[in-house]
Amino acid sequence: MRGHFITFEGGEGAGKSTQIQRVAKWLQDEGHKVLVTREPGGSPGAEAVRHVVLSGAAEKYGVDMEAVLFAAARSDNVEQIIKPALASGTTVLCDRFMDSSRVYQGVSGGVDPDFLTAMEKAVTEGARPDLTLIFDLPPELGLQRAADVWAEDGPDRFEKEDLAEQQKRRQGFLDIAAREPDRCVVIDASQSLDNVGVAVDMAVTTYMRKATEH
Ligand code: T5A
Repeated sequence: MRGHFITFEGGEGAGKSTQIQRVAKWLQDEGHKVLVTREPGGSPGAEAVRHVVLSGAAEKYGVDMEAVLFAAARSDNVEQIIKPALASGTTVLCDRFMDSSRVYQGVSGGVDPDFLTAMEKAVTEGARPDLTLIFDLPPELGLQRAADVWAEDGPDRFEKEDLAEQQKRRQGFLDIAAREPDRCVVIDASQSLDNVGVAVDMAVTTYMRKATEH
C-alpha cells in the first residue's frame, strides 16, 4: 500500500521543523515507517540547489530563474526520495513542498501562475500531498522566532524581505487552505509548543482515520 504523504507549510519560523520531528517520532512509536525530508533539499542534488537559492546567489537572475531552481530541486527530491518511500509504504513528512512555490514565487514573487502550475504538474506527478498542515501566525512573531536560530550569516534570501511581503505570503497560504479544504488544515501556530502539538496531532489522527476507512 502507498504510504501517506504529509506536507508542512507556512511562513518563516512557524514551527514546522519542530513539529515534524515530534510527529515523526510519534508515528514511528505507533509502528509506521516514516521518512522526513525538506524543501528545498532532501536529496543530494536538491541540497546543492538549496544553497544556491537560500544564499541569494540566484536572486540577480530573477524570480523565474529562482522558480525553476526550486522546481528542479523538488523534481530531484520527488524522484530520488519521496516516490520510492511512498511506494514502499513509508509515510513521508515533508517540510515545505509545492505550496511554498505557489506562495513565495507565485503570490509574492509574481511569477506567471500558468508557468508555475505547469512546472508543479510535471514535477509532482504521482506525488501529491494527501494532507497539508498550514502553520499560520503573524509574520512578526515568526520572524522573531526564526531570528533566535539564525546562523552567524543572519537571515536568508526570503527571511530578509519586509513585513508587507511576509503578510502577503501568510494570506497566500490561507487562500490555498480555503481553496483546498479536503487537503489542507490550518494550524494556529502562534500558540504554545504544546498546544500547536495538540492541534497537529488531531489533524494527523483525523486524516489517518479517514484514510484507513477508505
Ligand atoms: N522557499 C521554499 C521558496 O521560496 N519556495 C519553495 O518552493 C520552497 C520549498 C526555506 C526558504 O525557502 C523558501 C521559503 C523559505 O524562506 P528554510 O531554512 O527551510 O528555508 O526555512 P523555514 O522552512 O522557514 O524554516 P524555519 O526554521 O524558519 O521555520 P520553521 O521550521 O517553521 O520553524 P522551527 O520549527 O525551526 O522553529 C523556529 C524557532 O521557534 C521555536 C523553535 O524552538 C525554534 O527556536 N518554536 C516555538 N517557540 C514558541 N512557541 C512555539 N509554538 C514554537 N514553535 C517553534
